[in-house]
Amino acid sequence: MRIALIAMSGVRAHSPELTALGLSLPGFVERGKTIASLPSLGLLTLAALTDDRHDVDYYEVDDIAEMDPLPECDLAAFSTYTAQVKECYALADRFRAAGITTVIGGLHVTTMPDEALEHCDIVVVGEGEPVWRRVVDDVDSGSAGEIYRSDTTFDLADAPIPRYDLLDPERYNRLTVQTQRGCPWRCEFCASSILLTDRYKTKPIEKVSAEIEAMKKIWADPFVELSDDNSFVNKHHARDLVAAIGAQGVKWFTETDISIADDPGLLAMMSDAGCREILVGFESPNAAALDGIEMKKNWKHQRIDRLRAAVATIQEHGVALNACFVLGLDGDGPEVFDAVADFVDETDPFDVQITVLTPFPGTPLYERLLREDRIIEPGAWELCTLFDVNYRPANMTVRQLETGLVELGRYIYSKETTDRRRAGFMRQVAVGADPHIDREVAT
Ligand code: B12
Repeated sequence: MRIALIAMSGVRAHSPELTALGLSLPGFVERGKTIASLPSLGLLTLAALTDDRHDVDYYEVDDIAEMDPLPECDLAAFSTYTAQVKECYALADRFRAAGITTVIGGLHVTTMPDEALEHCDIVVVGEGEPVWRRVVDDVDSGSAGEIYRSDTTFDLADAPIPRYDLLDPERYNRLTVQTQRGCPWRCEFCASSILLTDRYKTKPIEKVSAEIEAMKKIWADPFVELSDDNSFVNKHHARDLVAAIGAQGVKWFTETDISIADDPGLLAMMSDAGCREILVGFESPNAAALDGIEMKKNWKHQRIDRLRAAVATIQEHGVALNACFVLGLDGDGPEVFDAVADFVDETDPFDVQITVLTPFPGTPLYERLLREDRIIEPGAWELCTLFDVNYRPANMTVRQLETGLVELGRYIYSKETTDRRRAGFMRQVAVGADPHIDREVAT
């Protein structure tokens, strides 16, 4: 068979104000360009599991109108997140109309398989690795079912090395490697790999090294983004992981939580091992807003007093911080916009990410807001961009949240504020340790 692997790609925001703002602010545009070009690691992984007797082609689609004519294939396999799922459905409809078998997988359809089946022949629920070969064999033999569910016992030791060789390295400024899946914490709004598996699992470190080696075959000096939700949950494992990545001599970025600031030894290792930046969810500078967000132990609320000091500790080790704030949390009113601006001005994180609270399907937040009749347009998945508001906030109006996001963005991403923050970062690096002063920061 000929299999077309199709990744819905690019980034989305519907709010015209935000789009206009994004086009004019250097900090925003710079960050957008960095992340907008990442390949689908899920599909590259499935490609690696596909038997050699099948031909595999990899496509990234930002604008579905451009996929005309449709590529010749017997099976079209789509990967999408929520924001682009409707575009994915429209494209799958066209393949189906052309008589081509279609399968969709990924976070969104995992939570909404019946909706997806209105537009495709097969839906994969959960992790793709355990079921992909069966899907392909069944399609090949004409005996495919409609829903394939993976069970959560899948071990990342059995994950194949993703087919980076299918990519044109010129197209990307980073490539991704996943070192773990799931997260032991449970934040109400999290719509990440926790939706695929309720088990927190790590990939054997030698496998991570082998994947970076494979990446280096297509790109000698890659910038690696770990597509983990929280890389350093287990600090013992983290040390081995960081040492292994360091041995590869690459520059890298990852996402983790604030507990990294409790471990200066690990931060020093990360800096020496080429870690250029980490992304950490601060969510809000306000205790009332953090209360209850992490649903197991109220972990984020417990750490409110340590947030400011954490920024300095991280950056003094020469690791740049992208501090992320979620606007519109139930415990925050309109004062949150100034509070975030003040926090940022006082602490100087190298990068800042501001997004609005987003009820992704499959999350406890979505269920709660639906129950409370606070979702403005249920099913408007195209608004799940992290920038568009589709719920009624508890302590401000929708309009306040929308304008607050734009105004705060205008302030935070202006050249003046960005330059000032980055100068602050360089001062923190200098305070940390002399050898780090001239460290080049790639973002
Ligand atoms: C890399 C990345 C991107 C890349 C995506 C590249 C791509 N086409 O996949 C880029 C930069 C383009 C991107 C864009 C966006 N992203 Co993004 N991104 C990530 C990131 C950092 C890593 C994802 C990853 O690589 N996971 C590892 C792979 C292996 O997992 P996977 O894709 O889920 O695939 C597995 C299964 O789902 C399944 N599977 C997936 N596809 C298929 C297909 C088939 C046929 C089968 C059988 C199985 C299968 O099998 C795979 C292996 O088990 C995550 C955050 C994180 N830390 O995870 C956010 C994340 C996925 N992004 C998110 C968001 C919101 C966006 C944007 C809406 C942002 C915006 N405003 O534009 C867009 C939407 C793009 C879209 N297609 O809808 C959310 C998605 C939440 C959701 N449930 O939808 C996440 C979780 C971040 C968050 N804050 O919550 N993103």
